[in-house]
Amino acid sequence: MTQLNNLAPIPELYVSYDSAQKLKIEAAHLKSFDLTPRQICDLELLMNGGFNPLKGFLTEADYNGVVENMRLADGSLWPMPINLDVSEDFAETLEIGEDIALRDQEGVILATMTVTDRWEPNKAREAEKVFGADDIAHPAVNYLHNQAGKIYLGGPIVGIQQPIHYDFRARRDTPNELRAYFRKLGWQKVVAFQTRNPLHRAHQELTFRAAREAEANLLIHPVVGMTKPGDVDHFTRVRCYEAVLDKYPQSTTTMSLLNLAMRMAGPREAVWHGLIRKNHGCTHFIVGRDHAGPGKNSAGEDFYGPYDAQDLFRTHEEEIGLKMVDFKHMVYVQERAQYEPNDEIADRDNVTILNISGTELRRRLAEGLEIPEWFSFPEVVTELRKTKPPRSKQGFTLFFTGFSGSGKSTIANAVMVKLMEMGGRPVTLLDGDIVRKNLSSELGFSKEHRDLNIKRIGYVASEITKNGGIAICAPIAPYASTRRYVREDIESFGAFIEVHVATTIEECERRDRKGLYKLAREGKIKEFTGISDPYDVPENPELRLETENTEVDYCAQQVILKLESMGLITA
Ligand code: PPS
Repeated sequence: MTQLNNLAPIPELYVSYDSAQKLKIEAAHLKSFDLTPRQICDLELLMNGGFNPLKGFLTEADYNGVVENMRLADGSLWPMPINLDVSEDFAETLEIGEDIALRDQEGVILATMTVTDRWEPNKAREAEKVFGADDIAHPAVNYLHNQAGKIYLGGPIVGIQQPIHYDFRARRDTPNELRAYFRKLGWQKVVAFQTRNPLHRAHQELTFRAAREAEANLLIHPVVGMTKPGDVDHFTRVRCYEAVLDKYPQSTTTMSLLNLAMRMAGPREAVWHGLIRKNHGCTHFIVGRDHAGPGKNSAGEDFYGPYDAQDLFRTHEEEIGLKMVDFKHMVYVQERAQYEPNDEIADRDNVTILNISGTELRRRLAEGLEIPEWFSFPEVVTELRKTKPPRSKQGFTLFFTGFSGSGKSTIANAVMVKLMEMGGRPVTLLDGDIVRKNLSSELGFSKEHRDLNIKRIGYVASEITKNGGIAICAPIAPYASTRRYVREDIESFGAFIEVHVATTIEECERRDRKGLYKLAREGKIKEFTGISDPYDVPENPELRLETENTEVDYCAQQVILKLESMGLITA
């Protein structure tokens, strides 16, 4: 294998500027397809040569070869299906041989594609072969079955323009831009480090060691396209990487952002990552333990063995054209105040070995506990704390549900006042009546309208939660499925606390504070919850409040105690 790199430009799929201007006008008359965020990532790397030798979205023959044995129809190594998945309805409108315009989510035409192939893939087979199991606990399998279109289109691409990125522009490079940069600096050997996580001291040590051992320069090449759901957002990560970059000896290391949509496909993903880095002008690639691992399957076991990715990469190393550098598990040796590879510590019985796992780090961040300097750089910790404040400073949603007249609004108001008295976070009350006046004034009480109403409340609450506020919602929200939908939406940003105000329908009717139950009994109000419309009693709310013979203040206090026990407020 060549050790020194050939940094000549690689083929791109873009046409010249003048042709692009012409093509853009012509393409406006073609049938249009609006790309999904993942397809935009794929298209960018197709067009700029990051996915060289692909010339477009895979044809059926290429797809079958890739799924079955990681090879395109011409025999070249390619481990990952790159497909234009579309709906059946869209696919039916097309003729084979027709050109279509590929647009970003704002409607900008990025490329045209000649549709040479259209087929319905066997997704279960794709899941088994590419991801190792047809199990939706795997994020890419879940995507395949629940998000990707039913039909795949294949054919060559003509690139018109790059997808537009407004963030970190100076840090984004095409393969040819990186090749030119390495050429200019005389970097003939470059070790690439792929990452989707913030870097801490151990990563800095291992990447620098890898480069030193290979006598090469270092490229920190983080993925900023789509990573594993739940990862630290790329804005925060890039600020962390910038801080770590200063810790390397000057002019040994650079960083560039890669707009890749990861699939978390472990071994196949490692080979794919290698090919992509080869295209970006690198000679070496660091492959870690459980590289691009998706976590546990639905039986609670790892999808891949810890060294499967290294094994598969090694088998294809020659063909990939990159040398693999094994990741060394670095640990901190307290007595020597330095990081050392775990398996090279001869005197391990006489020294103190320190390590903080990812789970422990997340716990410490969540609870605002100390993160020692031996573990991470203070600048990185500061960035992470900004994005992941302790639970007592994060936003959350308190979601009261119960019959009309159950006391939801009264208790919600009391809780709001108590929270405002404590201060620290903005509190917004989304009471049923307030929302129906302001957000949902055109809606009635059919199932469809109630669902829409609750989803609107959920959306506003999720925005409030995301931005660190407290949303208190108090609608009837009679349907369990809609409450679950809202919970899932909100839980990606913060806690969701469902409070069932469990006043019985008999008691609500006896109180009849608004006189509505009487009208409902007389049939003058239709679809009245509890009388002529259903209410799904919450099965596992975080809190259930019995209001009969109980003071409002006591109910509100129970909510406050619950929030305290969850660490969401501090006494
Ligand atoms: S829902 O089901 O969650 O969308 O309902 P919500 O937005 O909370 O609105 C409930 C308030 O509207 C009044 N109202 C009715 N409630 C239930 N069923 C029917 N048909 C109905 N018609 C009007 C009622 O005053 C509710 O107020 P609250 O505050 O719950 O007592």
